[in-house]
Amino acid sequence: MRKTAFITGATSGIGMATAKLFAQNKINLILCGRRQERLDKLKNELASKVDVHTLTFDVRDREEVFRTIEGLPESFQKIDILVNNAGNAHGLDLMQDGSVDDWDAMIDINVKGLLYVSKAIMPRMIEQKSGHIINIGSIAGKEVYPKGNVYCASKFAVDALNNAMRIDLNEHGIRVGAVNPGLVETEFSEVRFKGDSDRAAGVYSPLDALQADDIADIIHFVVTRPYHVNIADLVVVPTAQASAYVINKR
Ligand code: NDP
Ligand code: 8X3
Repeated sequence: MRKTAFITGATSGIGMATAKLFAQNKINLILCGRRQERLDKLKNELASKVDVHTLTFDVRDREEVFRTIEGLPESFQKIDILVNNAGNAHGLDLMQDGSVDDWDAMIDINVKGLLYVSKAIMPRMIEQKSGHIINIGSIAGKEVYPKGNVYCASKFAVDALNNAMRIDLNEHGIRVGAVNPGLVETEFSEVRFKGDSDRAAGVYSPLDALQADDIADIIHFVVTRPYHVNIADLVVVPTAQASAYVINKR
């Protein structure tokens, strides 16, 4: 029987690449994001390969998250894989200069949003006595870098929650693990720099940055291990990136 994956942040970058790779490998999809038109387009593209259902919600909206997931159609009720991917950085400023709105966005989306979605889905996995949760953390959740402050804190929280979920769900036989990328060329920096595409492009140039497909490939590897194998915590960086802030840009 085919598995079903629930992917947050499927409208762009890592989430979209994962959705496409899962579809190629016959994993049915529940695709989430705020941008309805992108979800519709992706569904049209993938529906010939697998069953696809889309959910449009903002992960910050607690009631909407629970209501939407509760209302999933019968054929999408059983969720085998949850990819907690929705998230972004907002701003790159010294802490003393940071925008409180940016701080709220990062904590609300990257931490609280991940918690809401997980809370809505974990009981289903417990009832099924199986499931696999992949939390997309970051190298920023392993090391703090200059001006990374609140984004790093949000990803350190994801790191802690990944470990906490694995511990608390252990007795239920549910797999939990994190994939923590370094620099991946997606819309991430455009969001961080509020649409400044030149500044965003400069983050990934001149270096051979990771691409969303590289991370999708790793996520697919993680979910296709035999059930007794759980990849608990994985860090992946471009070869040019030795740490969060040692980056060879020559
Ligand atoms: P993108 O900006 O390309 O994608 C972000 C995704 O998150 C979009 O699909 C977006 O959908 C969704 N999202 C953002 N805010 C919300 C919200 N409030 N509610 C629902 N969905 C939301 O970035 P990436 O693909 O790079 O990022 C994916 C994950 O990878 C993030 O958690 C990020 O922190 C992490 N990461 C990224 C790295 C990088 O260098 N790119 C490195 C390490 C980790 P929509 O706007 O339609 O809602
Ligand atoms: C994204 C990686 O280094 O831009 O999480 O923060 S970084």
